[in-house]
Amino acid sequence: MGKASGAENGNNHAGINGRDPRTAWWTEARFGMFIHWGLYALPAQGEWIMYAQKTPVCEYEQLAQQFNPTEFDAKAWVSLAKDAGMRYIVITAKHHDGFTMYHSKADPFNIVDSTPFNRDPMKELAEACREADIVLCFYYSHVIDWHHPHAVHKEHNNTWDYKLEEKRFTEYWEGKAKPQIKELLTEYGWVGLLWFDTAGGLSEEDSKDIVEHVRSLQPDCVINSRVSHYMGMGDYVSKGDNEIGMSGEDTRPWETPMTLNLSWGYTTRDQIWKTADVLIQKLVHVIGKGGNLLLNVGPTPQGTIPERSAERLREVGEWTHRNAEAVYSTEGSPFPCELDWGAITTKPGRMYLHIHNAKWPVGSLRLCGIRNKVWMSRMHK
Ligand code: FHN
Repeated sequence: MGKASGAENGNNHAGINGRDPRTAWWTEARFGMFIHWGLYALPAQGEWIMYAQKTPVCEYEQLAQQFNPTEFDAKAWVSLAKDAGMRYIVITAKHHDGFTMYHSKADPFNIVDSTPFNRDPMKELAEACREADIVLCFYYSHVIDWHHPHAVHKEHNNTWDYKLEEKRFTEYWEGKAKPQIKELLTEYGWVGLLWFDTAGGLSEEDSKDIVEHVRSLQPDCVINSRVSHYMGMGDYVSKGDNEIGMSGEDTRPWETPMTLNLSWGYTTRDQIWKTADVLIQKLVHVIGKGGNLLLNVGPTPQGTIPERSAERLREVGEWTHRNAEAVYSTEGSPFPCELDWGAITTKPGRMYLHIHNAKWPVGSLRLCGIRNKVWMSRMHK
């Protein structure tokens, strides 16, 4: 890949009221839906199954002939996101297995050309999001691609290894990733955010080229920090999986990607699931520290969101809708310290106390202080 021509490296530029105009919608949204959906839903053991079982590419490809999610209903997925109080959706356009979940001209290994489904779910989701005023965003695995013939991995000692070799990466970048990012940013309307994932071994120059490529297509598209290996680029920081930042830790906006159980992709394995109370506390702690929560669902091979996931999200939604004023367009606590009783969110002239382990029974009280309106929100039933 050529040397970036002085392209901005994606860091924020000062915006209105000090908030970056590019990420303003995202910061105010506070809560999004992550969707990990692909061929890996069929074996139902999570999205790393091809790696875990060292499945040969020619064998993994066979899954495409079985993938026919006829129960997929984009409007139902978007409606669930709204019920939960989620304001943006980040869906896997291509995960590490290299299978593309939209009609890509750059690689026939995609849901339209290689499966009996023959529909483009990303088109349907884009339409449903527009109708419901939910922001559509795409996840894209921009380095790891276990399917691409010149993929940036090689198998030795019987393990997959992501030794980046510039020639091989350039072939992959020019032949697949770069044209696919262009397809995503020119064929699905406004894309709020490109969520890049695992840039291990990628050079800073390559990362800058990727940022420049996105900016050239949709300048307002938000980019997360995983576009680069050193996390210094992008418009906000993607924390580690299920990691919640510490108060006052970040000067840049940040987001926690979180699972409902222990898997991103659909799994039938028996796993521990976070309860609605725990999820609400996680949400409150994240926004109380000024972050966003991106909460994941892993749809089934039939194209439905597992009922257990839907139940959790609807329970969380009862709380977010009841406490919307204290959730959306808020800032985190003004106090850079951990609060053992809960969290604080703020708006100009207002402070919201979210108390979840008070020593006294807590109701939904609105206490008007001398200058600030203080509101204690009951965490859950
Ligand atoms: O390897 C991926 C994983 O499958 C999943 O997509 C998560 C989501 O944050 N990201 C990577 C691991 O951090």
